[in-house]
Amino acid sequence: MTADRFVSSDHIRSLFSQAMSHMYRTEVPLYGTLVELVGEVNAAVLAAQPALAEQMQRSGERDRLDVERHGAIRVGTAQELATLGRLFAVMGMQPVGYYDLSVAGVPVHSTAFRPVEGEALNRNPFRVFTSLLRLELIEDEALRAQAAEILSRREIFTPGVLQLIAQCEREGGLSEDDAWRFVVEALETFRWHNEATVSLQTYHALHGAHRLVADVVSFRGPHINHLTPRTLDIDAAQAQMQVRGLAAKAVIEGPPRRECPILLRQTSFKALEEMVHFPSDDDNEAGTHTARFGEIEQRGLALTPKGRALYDTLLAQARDSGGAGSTGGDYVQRLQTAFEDFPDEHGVLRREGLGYYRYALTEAGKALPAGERDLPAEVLIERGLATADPIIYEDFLPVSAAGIFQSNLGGGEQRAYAARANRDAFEQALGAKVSDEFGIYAQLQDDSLASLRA
Ligand code: OOG
Ligand code: NI
Repeated sequence: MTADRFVSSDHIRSLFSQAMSHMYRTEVPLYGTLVELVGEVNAAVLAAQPALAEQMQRSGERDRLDVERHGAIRVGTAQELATLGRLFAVMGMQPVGYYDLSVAGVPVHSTAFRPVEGEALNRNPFRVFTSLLRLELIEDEALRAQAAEILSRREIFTPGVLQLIAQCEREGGLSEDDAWRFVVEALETFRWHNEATVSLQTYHALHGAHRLVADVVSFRGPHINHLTPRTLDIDAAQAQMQVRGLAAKAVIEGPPRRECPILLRQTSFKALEEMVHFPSDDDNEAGTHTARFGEIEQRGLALTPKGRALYDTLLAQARDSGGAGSTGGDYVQRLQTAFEDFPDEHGVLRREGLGYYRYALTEAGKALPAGERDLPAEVLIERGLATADPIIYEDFLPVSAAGIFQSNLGGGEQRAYAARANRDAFEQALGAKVSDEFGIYAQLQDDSLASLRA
């Protein structure tokens, strides 16, 4: 078999993300409403801001916007996580970042599977926030053992997808036909099942340990729990959600509204309460489960470690100053005030080394003989010979993710785990290291700087 018989992993990821979007639209029709609403808001923003439209065209981001999604799933065992890692690798998605959510009272730790190269990101940046349940955080020993036993009996992958993953690893790729079969088979793992695998009584016991434990342990597979489109104006989209009767979260997670968007802002609507059948001795018992929700996000500039440290400090300031975390009534005001100390002009952000930028020569710059381009990038920009566009943040934020988890778990549930981050244990379960996000952004920036000289 020769390599040209294979389709690219980018192509498989695009097919999969489309298929997933189609499936979720059928499962959760409100997701379709969100996608429509975001599409309208984005069209209005691009029409009103030609400079932004032009910049997005230049960086290759314009085309990906309409298909851009992230999703999230939660798995129960090391084996499940490791196989997911192999499944995502078929689609060119690698584990980036480690997120410890136990500090926020959620008994999981997580990574994001996503493409890492510039071209692949522009083709389709589909990402999946993937959490592994930390069974060791269940206090009740008998319940912990029972949960582990239930998980050890399930198989969340179809035989077909396991065979295709192995084939792809062995041969170095998949043909178009096999790629389609792979997508159809892989989708099964992410499908919602309205039949639990445990009795209602067991469900309640698991739920008592933590809602999330029930969500992970009681079903045949790790149903996708949301799929998120990207908006260019989350405040407008949030207002539209309210107009259309979607009960959006009160507060947008992440940084405040700014001239130069940074990192990631997110909001969601509450999980649906869905009918579930629970097996019982006589027949089935009916109950409900809340797991699946809708979310939108706005993405902005990826920050350097220096920028990120400033972000973390200011966010903590805003959250602590009222003593009420992000729920106090004047939180939005506190957040705005705290972030007055974060520069809000791209020139300043760039020169102070707070964010990552993609440099490119303008037409005038390209006309210069190679030798004369050896000026510092800032001088090239000043003279109109080069541009610097923000590199978009492709990852997640632990404090925001905790807020999203919490609001969808019914809000009130607050508990603290004494556990500490355990990246080693996560990587051991995954069977691989997770990449460092900063290294990836720095590489994209360095490549663009090198291209100025080429
Ligand atoms: C994941 C929540 C985190 C985000 O966008 O930060 C998340 C989950 O609920 O499984 O999706
Ligand atoms: Ni999300």
